[in-house]
Amino acid sequence: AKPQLAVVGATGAVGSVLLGILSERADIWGEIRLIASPPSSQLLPQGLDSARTGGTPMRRGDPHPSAGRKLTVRGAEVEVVALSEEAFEGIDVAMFDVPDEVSAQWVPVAVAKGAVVIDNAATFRLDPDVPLVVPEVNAHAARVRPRGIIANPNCTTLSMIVALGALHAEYGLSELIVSSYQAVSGSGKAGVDTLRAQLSAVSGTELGNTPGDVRRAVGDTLGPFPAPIALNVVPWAGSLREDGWSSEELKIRDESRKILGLPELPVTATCVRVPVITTHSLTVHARFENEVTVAGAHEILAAAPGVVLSDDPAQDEYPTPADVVGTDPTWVGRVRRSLDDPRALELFVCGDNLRKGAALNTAQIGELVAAELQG
Ligand code: 2RA
Repeated sequence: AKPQLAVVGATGAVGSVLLGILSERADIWGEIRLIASPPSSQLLPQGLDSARTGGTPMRRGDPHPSAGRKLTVRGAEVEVVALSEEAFEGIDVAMFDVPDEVSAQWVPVAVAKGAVVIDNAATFRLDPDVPLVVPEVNAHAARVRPRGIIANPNCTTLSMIVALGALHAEYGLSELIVSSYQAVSGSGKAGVDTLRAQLSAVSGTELGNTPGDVRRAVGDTLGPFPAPIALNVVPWAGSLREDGWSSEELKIRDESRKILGLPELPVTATCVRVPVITTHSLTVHARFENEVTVAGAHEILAAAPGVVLSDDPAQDEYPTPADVVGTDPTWVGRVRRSLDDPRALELFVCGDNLRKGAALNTAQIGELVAAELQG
């Protein structure tokens, strides 16, 4: 029999992309049960994880936001059921797209009911007994899951790691320095709504030459961002951690190390939010054990599953979010060997943060588990 799937948190920005992806890909599931995002009393205010909840702040005591709603999966309408222990009855695989604290509470419940859980929250990502899986890079890790949980990486790590995994397999990665250019949908629906509202506030306005004019035009409608995001770049994503690092920067470091199996890899990340709706970009300085060539890197990237090489600057060919959005692969361009280091490459990488960055990778891990369960 085909395995039974549950999707928890199906109505958020990532959840709705996931339902689309499950409808497009090979139909390997028996029932697909949709389980509501948790009741409002269990939600924190909107924040880093609001991509999973749709970003709508909910107050304690609000009625359950999604149970009873009907959503379309595989061309059929499916009613969303409330989150409860019973909702996991008969479920073989459960995909979770909920805030971290909800995942902490409900993932163990689903596991106790017998489901293998694929979790898109940060909660279990660094647990040594939970594999952190990117099928193109470390599919083998998905089979060893002592807690019955497989974690899905953060969208920023996922937007670059498939390309880096391919280069690492050939050249041996020894250091990574990256800067991100992150889309507002990483901050959920609230992020997208804020950018749209600010763009209309600034369009047609005589802004003059000073940055303060953007701030005046948008007023205090900053949404989930610490500064105006229209006509601006904001060197911040996530929450403040020790010594000035952001949680997002530490995630890139910790998660890249774990996925690549390089626990000591030096990784430096600077995360920046840009006025793009969907698709994260990164500039990457990757240093390797061995000397590299652009031709060699091109060959590796062109052959790597899940990677598209788009690198011909003479023809204005390189990836941009406008061209990458809505696609599945990791796109790589601007491949150069560092002028002062024959072991290092400079790259520009783009990935759709809602697809490969979240929903697609979850669906791909689900396919690995389903194949395994069916023996
Ligand atoms: C962001 N990576 O882009 C986050 C979402 N989890 O804000």
